[in-house]
Amino acid sequence: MDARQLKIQAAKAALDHVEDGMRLGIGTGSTADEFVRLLAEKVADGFKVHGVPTSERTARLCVELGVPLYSLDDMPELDLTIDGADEIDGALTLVKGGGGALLREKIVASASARMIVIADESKLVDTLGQFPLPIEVAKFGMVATHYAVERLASRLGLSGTIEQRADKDGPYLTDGDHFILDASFGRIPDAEAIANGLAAIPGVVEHGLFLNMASAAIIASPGGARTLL
Ligand code: ABF
Repeated sequence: MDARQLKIQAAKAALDHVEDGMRLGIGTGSTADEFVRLLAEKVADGFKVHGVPTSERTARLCVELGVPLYSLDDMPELDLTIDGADEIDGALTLVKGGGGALLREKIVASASARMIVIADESKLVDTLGQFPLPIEVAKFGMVATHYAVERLASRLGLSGTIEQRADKDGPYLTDGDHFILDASFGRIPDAEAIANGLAAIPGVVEHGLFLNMASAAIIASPGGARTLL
């Protein structure tokens, strides 16, 4: 079973939780894309859904495949969000934002009664932090914010590099026109301490630690999909 098939397996299992007429947050990333493709097939067969996308990228795919979309302001209370993750631990704490959509993902998940995470088993970890933690920061004062994040890391005894995300066109910009810092700590032993510390830095718009937000995670493996609660 290749990586794409595992993503499809997780997406399929998540689709069983989507009921006709639901107000649905739709995640971002390659696993969420598989979910959108499967959802679009159901929509084509007459299934009704009110989708709220977590990124421009997901919105484009939904429009292309005919999944009806609403803005979060049109639909401010959602029944369920289905989204991917970069890392998931046993307590369902997540690292998200590798795809750059963490701010909208977190706002949409917070507006949802339930959030189901879909992933292949490579995302399941004992300790978070192997995947760099994305931190979305305001453009204004970005160097000062960078220094403040470094001071926080040192206060919490975390070592590693904190780098501004860039691609071939230059600094990476989120849908909200912010920069991203990727913090490679190696280990995040106390996610709550980092989350609280980051939330207290004014230039930090949002960070990729999702604590107490996921209701369940569907983990796909060659032996089948299992649900962590
Ligand atoms: C989103 O997409 C993100 O929060 C996470 O960064 C990423 C996971 O992407 P993929 O499914 O492609 O691994 O869910």
